[in-house]
Amino acid sequence: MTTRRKFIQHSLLTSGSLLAYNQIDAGIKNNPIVISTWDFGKAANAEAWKILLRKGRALDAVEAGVKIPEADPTNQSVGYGGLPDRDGRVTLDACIMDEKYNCGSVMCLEHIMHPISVARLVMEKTPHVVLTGDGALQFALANGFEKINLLTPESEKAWKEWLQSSRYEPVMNIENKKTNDPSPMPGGPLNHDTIGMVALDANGNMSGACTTSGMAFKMHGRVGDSPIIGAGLYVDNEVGAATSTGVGEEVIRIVGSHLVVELMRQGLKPAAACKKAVERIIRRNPVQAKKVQVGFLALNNKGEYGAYALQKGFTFSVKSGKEERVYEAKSIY
Ligand code: SD4
Repeated sequence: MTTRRKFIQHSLLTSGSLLAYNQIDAGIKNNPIVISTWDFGKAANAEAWKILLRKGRALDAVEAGVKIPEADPTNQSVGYGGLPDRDGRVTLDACIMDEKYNCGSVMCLEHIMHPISVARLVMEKTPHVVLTGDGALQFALANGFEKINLLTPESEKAWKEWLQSSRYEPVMNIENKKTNDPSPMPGGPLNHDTIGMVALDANGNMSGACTTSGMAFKMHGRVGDSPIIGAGLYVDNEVGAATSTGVGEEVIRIVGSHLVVELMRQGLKPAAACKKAVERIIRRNPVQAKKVQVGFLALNNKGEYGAYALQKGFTFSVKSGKEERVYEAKSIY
């Protein structure tokens, strides 16, 4: 197949690998590629790439990839070490989807390091798509997952500091905050964000995974977009895949990832489809949209990718045979 790469806008922002991004057309059929949200997606992509490189399944790649931030205690919004809810409980949301519309999800799961693997088992071993709370935990334990304490001393400290104000104010682009930035949310500067990852494998199959501890200091039982198929993640092998990060309530209201995939089905390139989804959030409530961050990331089944966000600062990581880079998505504001 021909290799065509078109940089419409492409400027170096730092001496490192953060590039301003508009649209890249990679156009290489069946050349594997994996993309994921935020800078820390780079390490996750590297793990996924090991599987893609040996012509493994995209499904295995995305599961292995997102397990990296899930197990990282310094990442305070995914898995182990995630910031807790307002009651001090770390509750995890995750979902996974393969190339045949098979999907599995866990919501509000406690005590398990790798919710993504539990979501995969829900998909593969049960007649259901979603398990929640105690039921999800019971299922995980019955399948050999270890029960652990997910609340690290750092996250417990951040929660105790937060309790002094108890103000629920999601911080935008926490991944990009410098560690010495003053943050309105204790723990914020060290915080990261949800990881959403989508991949295309050497057989032309696509899969995706999305996993998070959700918004810090949320109400107990709150579920965001990340584990909701169609909202935080959607994969349609005939078209492409999309995932999201940011304030989940905004994404759920427009069923964001499914919307992005459907827009690609209508012929839009990934970045243009992501932009339209972001614009729909603004149309619903322009005042609210100015205050929150939402970013969409998409990959079509030709290997073309793109992203768009409400606010500046949404970065995403790409790994293929041709590149390993972190880009900053374009944004409305
Ligand atoms: C949620 N979308 O729970 C996730 C969390 C996230 O910025 O991405 N935070 O709403």
